[in-house]
Amino acid sequence: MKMKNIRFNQQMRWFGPSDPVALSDIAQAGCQGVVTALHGVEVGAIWTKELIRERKDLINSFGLAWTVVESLPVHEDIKMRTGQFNLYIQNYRESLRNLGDCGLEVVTYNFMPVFDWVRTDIAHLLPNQSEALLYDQEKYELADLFLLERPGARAEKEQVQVERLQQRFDDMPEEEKQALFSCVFQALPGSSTALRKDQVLAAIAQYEHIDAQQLRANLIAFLEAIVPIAEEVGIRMAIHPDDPPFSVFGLPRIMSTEADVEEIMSRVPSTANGLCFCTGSFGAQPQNDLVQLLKEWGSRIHFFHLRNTKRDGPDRFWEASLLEGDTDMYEIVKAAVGLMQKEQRSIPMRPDHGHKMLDDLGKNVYPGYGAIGRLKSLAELRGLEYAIHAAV
Ligand code: DNO
Repeated sequence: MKMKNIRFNQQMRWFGPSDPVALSDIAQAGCQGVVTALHGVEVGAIWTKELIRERKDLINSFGLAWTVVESLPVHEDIKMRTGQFNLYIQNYRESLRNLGDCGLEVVTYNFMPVFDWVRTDIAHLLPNQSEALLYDQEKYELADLFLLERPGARAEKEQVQVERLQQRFDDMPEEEKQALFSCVFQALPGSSTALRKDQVLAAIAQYEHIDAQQLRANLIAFLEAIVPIAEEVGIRMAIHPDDPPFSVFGLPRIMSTEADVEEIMSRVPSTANGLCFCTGSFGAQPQNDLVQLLKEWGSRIHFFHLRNTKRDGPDRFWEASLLEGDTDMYEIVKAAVGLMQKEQRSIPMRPDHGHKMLDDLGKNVYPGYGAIGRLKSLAELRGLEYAIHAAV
């Protein structure tokens, strides 16, 4: 009975006590634990041991483990290296120490300016009537040019292109414009708050003089300051790739491609400086060879986000079922299992965004984070992982 020897480390994301998907729901899904964060703590403040322990005890009381933090967010001052960045780095170090002391093992974070992730539709209707998240470059451009009215957006385009987009925007019904605004700027979990237009513009303007090279240097300086503490307390950092993996709103991006991974991993060459291998984010960039990336940087992968995307045009992708889409999930999980067997370790993995479906339709859940769609992905992932383990 091979099943007995498999150390599954499958997780579900939980957004804390206010998440409409309860810990008891997640416990029934058949995973080993949840990945979560102290969402109530302001970005930049210290996570105290008391709060961490309290949360861990709550999770454990449902028979679930908490070993992965997603996310310990990085304050914008650290990304820009302005204002109070030294204080925020000190606080980050302190939080890592507290997390390590409480037995947490992996800390996920991202280094994307202003936005955690961007989509243009959170309810893209699939032929079977379930709903998926979608990114459409043209809709993004409409949001940028005419809803946000970002200075600089027009100059990045040809006049004829602006005119064509203007026509499209004028033809759009008012409700669709509003839905687009709230989807792009306010709907997705992970960002600290729902931002107003003037706040988004102000936040973007702060990056005016920061290009990719500068942002990368700031990330490296941040890593140099925190990785020694992470090593000391047994925490592995896992940077999440850019989502989508290209520049949005004129902001720099530094974790989108294989070259980006190579640069950040080799500049701070410690196991504690690792990667959250998100197939959905890397997979939306056709040039990325995911299996190759996984094999090359396997020893630095500390967390897997498994999700599939389907490109149905050069500038548009939607989130497909786990086993469908452009990424060959069988090859990915096979490589992941091979990595775990070779290195004799168990790497946490979680199904990422799921479709909104069945009884979740009409319910108010975090976009991509309803119970049933993710339960479906988890079940598929579990079967896939089991079959691969059993075959080798
Ligand atoms: C989206 C998530 C991201 C991720 C952060 C990590 O669904 O993958 O919000 O948690 O980027 O810091």
